[in-house]
Amino acid sequence: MKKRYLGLAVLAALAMGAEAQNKGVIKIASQTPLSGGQSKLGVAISNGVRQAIDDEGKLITSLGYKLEYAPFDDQAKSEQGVANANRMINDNDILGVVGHLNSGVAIPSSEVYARVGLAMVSPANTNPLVTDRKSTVNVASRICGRDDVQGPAGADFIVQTLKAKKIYVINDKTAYGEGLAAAFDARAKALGATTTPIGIEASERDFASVLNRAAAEKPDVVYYAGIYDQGGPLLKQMRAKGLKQPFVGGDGLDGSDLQALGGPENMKNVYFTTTAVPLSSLPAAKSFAERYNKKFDVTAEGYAAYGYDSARVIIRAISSAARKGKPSREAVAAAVRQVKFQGITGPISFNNRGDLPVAKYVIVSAQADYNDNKVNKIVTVAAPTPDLK
Ligand code: ABU
Repeated sequence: MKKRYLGLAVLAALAMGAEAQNKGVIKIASQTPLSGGQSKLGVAISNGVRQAIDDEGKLITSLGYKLEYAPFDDQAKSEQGVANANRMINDNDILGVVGHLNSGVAIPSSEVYARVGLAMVSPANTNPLVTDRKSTVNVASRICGRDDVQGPAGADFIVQTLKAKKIYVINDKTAYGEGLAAAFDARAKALGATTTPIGIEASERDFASVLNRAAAEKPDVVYYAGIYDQGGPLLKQMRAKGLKQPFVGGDGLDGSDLQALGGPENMKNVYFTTTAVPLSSLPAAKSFAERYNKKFDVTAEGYAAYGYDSARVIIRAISSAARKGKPSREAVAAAVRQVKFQGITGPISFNNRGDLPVAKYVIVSAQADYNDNKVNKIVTVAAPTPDLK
């Protein structure tokens, strides 16, 4: 009799365990370029998400849910990002998105996420409009800085430290490039510099006409607001023409493909601003960097650690919203704004529009080997809060 009772108790316990593991599937998605010329950084962010799910997914699975990762390839193209976003909102198991790399993809994609209250946490999108829109203010958050601070920081460095008076300001005509160039330009002019604005198509790889003009007009500095897949070839062709002026850009240059495409031999007088603090200046990220390197057999570059912390934000938000049952997307998005923890990239919490209350901005001097890039200066700046658009 006693034996039979014990057997029933074991069966009941097993059934309860099975139920606990059977609350359904929860998916965390990401959207970054996993193919094409910007995939080095897109894959780095996705790897960061994978590592966060491995490290901290138990915060969700211990509540009885099966946790899955759904990486999407936006190809750094807005139309692909929007198409993926439409697929995502039709998968009710997707409760949060880490993304994107490109502001020009994040902005229209987040309009789609907002239709169903799906939270997006961006590791890398710096255009102010990522968080400054009324239509997406409840769903779009980020853990990086903003171009209305990054652009002026670059201008301060070029005018005050490099002592430039005449600056070529080239942008790639994307939301990121145009926005960063405009913010840079306004501050450079306010500091007394003269600027020549130049837009290039994002597909362009032959810069002869721009560089011929630069050879004739001899600017003191060439500033480039765009991504390394174009910035590298631009720098290489600039140096091949004998133009030795400093080449300076924004966080779009923060990737080892700048060296690969620009040529390690050309990394003299090359600088960029970034809101991704290099791992060498993030002691809390040491173990992450080592484990990432071992797991993926590459350096955790650019915004990789920010992909990791963005996923940790979503994991925590889902975990706190999922205690009484599978949460709604709106509940997860609301919980994102309550998240507060010490990330490997710094303290993480959000203001009421989804920005970090303060973010770090770094001036980096590029070296022949990406791993040797030198941090010149790090400043901490409060998030601007212009009126929502
Ligand atoms: N901020 C780095 C990547 C460029 C972007 O925001 O579009």
